[in-house]
Amino acid sequence: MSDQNNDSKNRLEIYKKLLLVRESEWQMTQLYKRGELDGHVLPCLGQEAIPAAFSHILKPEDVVLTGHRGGGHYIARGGNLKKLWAELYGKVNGIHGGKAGQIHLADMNVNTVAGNAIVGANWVLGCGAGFALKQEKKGMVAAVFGGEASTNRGTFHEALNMASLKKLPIVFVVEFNGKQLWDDNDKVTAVKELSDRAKAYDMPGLSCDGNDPDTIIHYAQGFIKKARNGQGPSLLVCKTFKWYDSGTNQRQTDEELQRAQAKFDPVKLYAKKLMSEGILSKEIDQELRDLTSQTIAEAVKFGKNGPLPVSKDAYTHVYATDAFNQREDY
Ligand SMILES: Cc1ncc(C[n+]2csc(CCOP(=O)(O)OP(=O)(O)O)c2C)c(N)n1
Ligand SMILES: [Mg+2]
Repeated sequence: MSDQNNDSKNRLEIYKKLLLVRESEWQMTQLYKRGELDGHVLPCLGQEAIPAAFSHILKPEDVVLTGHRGGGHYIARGGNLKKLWAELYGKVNGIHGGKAGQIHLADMNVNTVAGNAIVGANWVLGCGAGFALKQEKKGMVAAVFGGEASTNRGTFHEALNMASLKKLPIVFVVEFNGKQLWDDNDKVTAVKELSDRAKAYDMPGLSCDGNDPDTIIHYAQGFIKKARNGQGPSLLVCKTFKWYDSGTNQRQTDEELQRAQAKFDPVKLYAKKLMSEGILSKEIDQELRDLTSQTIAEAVKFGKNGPLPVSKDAYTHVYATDAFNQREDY
């Protein structure tokens, strides 16, 4: 296959991931809004370029850890969509038997811990994963994702310091949407350019357009290679935009949201780019969208129709001996 064909094929794969993450997260917010899903959901709508890009260049053996907006990474890494949806519906055939919900998705079948309700915990957990990979699986990396406000916690600074000192194979990625809940970042953060924080820990740091998968891949590839070669960690800040905070909690007016979507929506922008380069046609786009909707509709149906837990299920999975990932009976 020529380089050009290979490039077109790769970029269509990335586009498919963008669509898959978008559709699943969109359905999740709509069903949540209608009261079909309980608990708390934190969608990554508007930020899909980051999981789509990283899942394309990371190896399955690499480890991904995220903060509280990590569902897109689980989906893009090839997580089990039916089990995901069963989890969202609180069913026993969910990833965690319906006990964890959207914010605590962990599935070592895809080496992904895509959620953590404790803002900032992801950075130190990622540091631990990097330490383990360095000792046990040489050449593998940990990619750790989190929001920009969480970089104001001590955990971020401890993690970067330790990772740099021990030359751990980690890429720290800030999903910079400019808001902590709905406060502007400059109200809570002293530095103007977050990637400058890397200098304090003697590691490379860069900021990039976080709405374009090609740009993210361009910068992330170098950092991943460096980590694989034993040259230590890096910090990449991906600048993006979130549509909603928790559930469908939207602070901007509909007009403001639409204006921002027209400018930053990674799915629309990438479709436009691929069409202008002759890689995607309107017809193929429609086919891919229909296929994606069908895949997610099947997963939603599976989740909705799954069995609810019974009272004795409250006593299972309390100890590590029956951890979910070791079980095949669910
Ligand atoms: C230790 C801790 N402190 C506070 C909170 C409450 N909280 C939840 S999300 C959030 C803001 C996080 O902002 P950011 O890191 O920018 O991520 P974003 O939600 O924008 O993706 C806060 C303060 C929490 N969950 N955990
Ligand atoms: Mg934020």
